[in-house]
Amino acid sequence: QKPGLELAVVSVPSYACQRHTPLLHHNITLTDALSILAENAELGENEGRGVAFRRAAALLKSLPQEVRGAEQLRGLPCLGEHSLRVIKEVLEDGVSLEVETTTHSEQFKAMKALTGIFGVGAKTADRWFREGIHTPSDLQRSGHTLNRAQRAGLQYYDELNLPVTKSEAVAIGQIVERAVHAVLPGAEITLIGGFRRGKQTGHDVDFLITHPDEGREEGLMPKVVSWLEAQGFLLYQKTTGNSYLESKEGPARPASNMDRFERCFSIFRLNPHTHSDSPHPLPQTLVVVAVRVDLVVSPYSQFAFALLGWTGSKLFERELRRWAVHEKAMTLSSHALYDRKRYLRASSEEEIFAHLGLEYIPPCDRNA
Ligand code: 8DG
Ligand code: MN
Ligand code: MN
Repeated sequence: QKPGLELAVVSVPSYACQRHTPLLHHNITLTDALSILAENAELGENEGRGVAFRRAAALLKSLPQEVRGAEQLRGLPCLGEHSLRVIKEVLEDGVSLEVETTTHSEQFKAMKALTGIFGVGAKTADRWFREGIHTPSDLQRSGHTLNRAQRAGLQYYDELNLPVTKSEAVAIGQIVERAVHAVLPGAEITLIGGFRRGKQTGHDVDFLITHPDEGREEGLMPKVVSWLEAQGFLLYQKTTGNSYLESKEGPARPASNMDRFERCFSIFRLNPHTHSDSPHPLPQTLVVVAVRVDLVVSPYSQFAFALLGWTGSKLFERELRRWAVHEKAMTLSSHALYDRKRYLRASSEEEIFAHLGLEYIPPCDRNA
């Protein structure tokens, strides 16, 4: 048998939530190229195109070996015409012209730099770009009126664009635990997002908070935030209240993909002395370590759904919801799973996968 022919005969399922996608995989060069095009599409607010590139990249991440030639791709799902063309180019020439052009384009660089400011989305960045603002310094000089989030984003731009390390995440977890237990003993704190999937670095740290006695978690966030603020741990925070309406039949059906949990988007000030392998240089007393932190509070009965919904990756979540709707005629959100009108209970992620008729995929294999 010729080497590499195995891939074509392996049958690969087409939804990312049916596959194991580890963090470390065999096709980084190809997925990096496709990710650039996905990012560019997202920055250009072309969501459909972005998703197509993300799905193609996710497929490659799930393959058990390196793709060496285009003939190995025959029969694989998720590879659209455009993605295939890019993959072939990279396999043959080592690079893709389209990817190179994108990476070096003034617009892509500016959009990345501007959306890299906390509080700045693609729409705003594009408006500024067309006014000739290409960098955070340009923005600073422009005299534009910025909202509170954007002012914080600009102020801590450099710190927030350094990757958050695992040890920083652990240190923040300890602070969050102290805060939560000070205001509600018995509450449970779970690390979610990328760090739960086994990533060693992240753009932020995400936590899910709940309490075994349903109802005790209500109104928790403002108290946690006050405690953190009083201790000087917060450089910025925006808390959004629970906007959830529960009916007798279970949690209300989602109006959109956004959930309605009580949550807090924040910027923590981390004391560099509290963790050992900080990448930040001395003198530590002069360094503000600013870290983006997301806190979410869920009622105990919705915990499994919140955990599954906030562990990611974003594409994995999207694929779960797509699977639920198109293959099972169900509706999945971070609050609940509905089989038409019927609310399906679950107290673990395993149960949710079972309700959906899917093999259980552990967090470390949800890196789609
Ligand atoms: P990173 O921070 O290391 O870059 O990766 P990540 O942890 O996977 O990304 P994230 O942007 O922090 O998002 C973590 C998960 O939370 C991801 O699956 C998407 C999910 N998430 C939000 N916002 C919302 C939201 O409003 N509703 C729901 N249900 N999920 C959300 O980020
Ligand atoms: Mn995260
Ligand atoms: Mn987050």
